[in-house]
Amino acid sequence: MTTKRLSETSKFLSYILRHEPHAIGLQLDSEGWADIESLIAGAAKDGRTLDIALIQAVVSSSDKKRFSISDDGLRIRAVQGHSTTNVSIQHVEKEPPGFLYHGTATRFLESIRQQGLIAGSRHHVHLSQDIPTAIAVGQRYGKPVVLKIEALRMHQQGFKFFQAENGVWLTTHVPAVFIKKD
Ligand code: HQG
Repeated sequence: MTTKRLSETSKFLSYILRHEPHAIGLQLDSEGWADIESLIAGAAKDGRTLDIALIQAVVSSSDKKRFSISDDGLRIRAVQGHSTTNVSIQHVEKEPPGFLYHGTATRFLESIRQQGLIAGSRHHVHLSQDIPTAIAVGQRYGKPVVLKIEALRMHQQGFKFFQAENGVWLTTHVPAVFIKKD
């Protein structure tokens, strides 16, 4: 299995399992789970050949552990990053560390200063525990910049934080006052 095939399939699965399951007629339950057989059948109608071995290889090779397969091996889901409104995963609520990081592009800074961090089309604002991950995330949109978030102070003031299965931290909104100015 080539790296290219794995990466293309990972992008396809992210698109279907986070954003547009209906593009291949797939149903996700409220926790984001899809039946693997239906996923394979739906993809086939779209001219895309998937099989269980390929799907398992994508899941186990994902650098960010983007997907998980149910214990019975029958279902798959993306563990975070959704925009589709059918899904509302009950992530585990957790007290965050003192600081978390958000990688963005410099061109968004003015707007972020005004509105704070907003989830946009996704369900949550995504935060990471380490700076290198935040830089990589920010780089996808332009010149990266890392924002340091006073996560624990937010939590102490009643903001909820969740941690997805893959370690990504999630919250609904980060008001600008909690973004540290270095
Ligand atoms: C920015 C990837 C203007 C925000 C990553 C970001 C992540 C604002 C963009 C996951 C803003 C949204 C999510 C405001 C936020 N004004 N821009 N008020 N507030 N933004 O892709 O966090 O590889 O929806 O800074 O690793 O970049 O796909 O979110 O630049 O975990 O698995 O609006 O996606 O994971 O972009 O990335 P996104 P994100 P995967």
